[in-house]
Amino acid sequence: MEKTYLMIKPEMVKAGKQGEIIEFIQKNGFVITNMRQFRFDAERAGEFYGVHREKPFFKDLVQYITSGDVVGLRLEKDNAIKLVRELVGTTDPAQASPGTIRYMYGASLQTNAVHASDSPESVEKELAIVFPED
Ligand code: 3AN
Repeated sequence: MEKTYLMIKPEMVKAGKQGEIIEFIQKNGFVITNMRQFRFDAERAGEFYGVHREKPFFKDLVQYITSGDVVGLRLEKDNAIKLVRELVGTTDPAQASPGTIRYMYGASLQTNAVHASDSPESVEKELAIVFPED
């Protein structure tokens, strides 16, 4: 089994959609091995999105991701990193395929419902930030 990290973003938690998204993930065969609702402070958010530090949207991204609670999930499944990104869909919800989370719930490049780790390195980094006790 491979592990990965999925995160439900603030606008989805505010709208009370976290339950639906969690159920969808489970129906697609992912096992939840840890889960936590929390709010990022700016420093942790900057660390989490460190690869985007030089991007023009970085400041906005940190502001947005700290604007409310998120739900972080550690997931396990064979080939989990690739499969969860397929289930999530493209960064821009307008380009996302029907049946993906961003097609169903995404509204914009920024408010795109969920985050999913994109490599084994980011899985390790992101899980260590969100679940430091593990
Ligand atoms: P993904 O979440 O699909 O892996 P990344 O890693 O390229 O996409 O981007 C991380 C996050 O930064 C996105 N989920 C989105 O919220 C935000 N983002 C990416 N590109 C843009 C953009 N052009 N304008 C605003 N926000 C963006």
